[in-house]
Amino acid sequence: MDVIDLRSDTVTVPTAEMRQAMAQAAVGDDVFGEDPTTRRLEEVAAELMGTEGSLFVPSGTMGNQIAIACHTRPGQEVIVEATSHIYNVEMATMARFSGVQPRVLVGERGVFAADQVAAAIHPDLYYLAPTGLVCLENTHNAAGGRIWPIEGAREVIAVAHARGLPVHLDGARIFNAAVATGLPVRELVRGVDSVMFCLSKGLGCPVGSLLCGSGPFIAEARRVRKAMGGGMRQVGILAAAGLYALEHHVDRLADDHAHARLLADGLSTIPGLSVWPPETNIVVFEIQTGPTAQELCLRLRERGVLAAPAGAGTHPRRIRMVTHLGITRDDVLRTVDLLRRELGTPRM
Ligand code: TLP
Repeated sequence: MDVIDLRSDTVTVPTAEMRQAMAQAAVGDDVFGEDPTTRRLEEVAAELMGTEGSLFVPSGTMGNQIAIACHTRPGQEVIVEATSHIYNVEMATMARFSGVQPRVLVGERGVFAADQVAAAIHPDLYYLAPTGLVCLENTHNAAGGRIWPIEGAREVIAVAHARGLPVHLDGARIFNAAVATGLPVRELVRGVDSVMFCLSKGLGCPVGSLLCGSGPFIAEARRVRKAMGGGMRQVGILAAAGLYALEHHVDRLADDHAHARLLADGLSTIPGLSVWPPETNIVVFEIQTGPTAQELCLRLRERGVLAAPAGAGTHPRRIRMVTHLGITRDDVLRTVDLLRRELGTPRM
């Protein structure tokens, strides 16, 4: 039986065509700046984001943390949203690598408002940590792949800039936001001082993220990447996968979004489940009574469907399912059917 893996869009494996592109990549030593395929990928990414430059990094986490290290100095605060990836799932690396602490804002389903940011920025008083950076996340993972409303984001950016603060965007899934809204990515990221996006999620690459920003920012980011052990050598093999994905795997994200809607619609017909309406490729639902997320995920696993508990201790009945290029319409229908049977409701 084929396993239906809905734990994350990170589980995709490269297609035959992507492997072909990787096998044929021209390579050189990228730490010497001599890998032509990586250079090309960095040019293409910068062009797409409308920035002066970009840097290929091994992971989204490293991209975010390099950005924080470049924008701040030790002893500062970074404004983050309470359920953001940077704050919750990056192992306190802003404290570990950059010596900064988070200033946490509670958003409305992952999204905070400009006046919250204005109130959280510290005035210049000798006993307060200076604020160094504001971070946004689009799409917002823990909010169920929610798209950060563009007007709200622009207001936050304006407030930060008016107070002399840079803004970093965790755009791990920014292409999902672009496809769902029909807006070019460069519009969605306009005004931010740096943006990280991932190739290894919905875009289907095995490894890699890009950190994009101004020329001087990228020059510094290159130094910090090396310091973190992220300088890679003949990495054009991986960059080739990225170039392939940016050409062939962006528009198809619409299929993942359609599958997420189909999944959410199906799950909504099962009594006892409360389903968040998906905006992109992430479906979150809560089991109102019955098994915990952990228990239900184990039962689904025995029957060939992988899903992930998503409540991180605070919401033990919350489950996340993510659609991606390895998931078909039939997989979605089979998953809904299985859940209906597991939760003991007769077929409709
Ligand atoms: N997200 C992963 C897990 O870490 C939770 C996933 O399965 O969704 N920003 C956002 C918004 C992310 O969702 C992720 C990964 C990252 C950054 C970090 O990327 P990686 O895993 O490449 O370090």
